[in-house]
Amino acid sequence: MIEVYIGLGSNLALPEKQIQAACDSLAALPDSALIKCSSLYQSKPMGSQDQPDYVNAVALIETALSPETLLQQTQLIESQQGRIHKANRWGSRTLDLDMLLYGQQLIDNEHLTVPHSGMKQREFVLYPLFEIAPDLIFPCGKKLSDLVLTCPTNGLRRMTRLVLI
Ligand code: A4P
Ligand code: MG
Repeated sequence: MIEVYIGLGSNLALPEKQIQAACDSLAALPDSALIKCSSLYQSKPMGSQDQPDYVNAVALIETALSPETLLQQTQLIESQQGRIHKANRWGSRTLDLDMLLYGQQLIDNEHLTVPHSGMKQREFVLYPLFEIAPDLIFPCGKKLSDLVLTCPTNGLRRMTRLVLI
């Protein structure tokens, strides 16, 4: 089993419920187990400011699925939760699931870049990740704790804790 961290984000259609539903779906993935989910965090939109604030979280799963199969599964969860792909980059969405880390593997192909590009600069990824994995070290050797120290919070706010079932 490989440890995989998944970033969850939503800013449409009751974002807190979207994140909870996505966690339930991650828990039901084949050949996988949901190990932890961070608190929910309210964050300012990255990209166009003309959209609602986001709710973000990070989950840890253990899985026997390949990266490609897991991506298909997470994209299926996105579309089941009404994700519509629009032309505008970084626009509002009911659910975004990003594969942040797949063990210590480096992946770079036309479908998948892991570690997820940009994650090391994003407060709405680093802080929830730090909550559930304070000792994490990236494949490049950087410590998550060092990145968190230098990452501005941009008004990030911790919300309620999700309950694992
Ligand atoms: N893809 C490549 N690598 C990955 C990966 N590690 N995980 C490909 C998931 N997908 C990956 O993704 C586009 C393509 O990326 C996929 O087809 C997949 O093959 P997408 O989810 O369809 O599009 P996107 O999410 O709109 O694009 P992008 O550039 O990945 O955006 P991000 O980086 O996901 O950012 N502000 C706040 N506060 N909180 C947020 O969560 N999210 C975004 C989206 C913008 N602003 C935000 C937030
Ligand atoms: Mg995405």
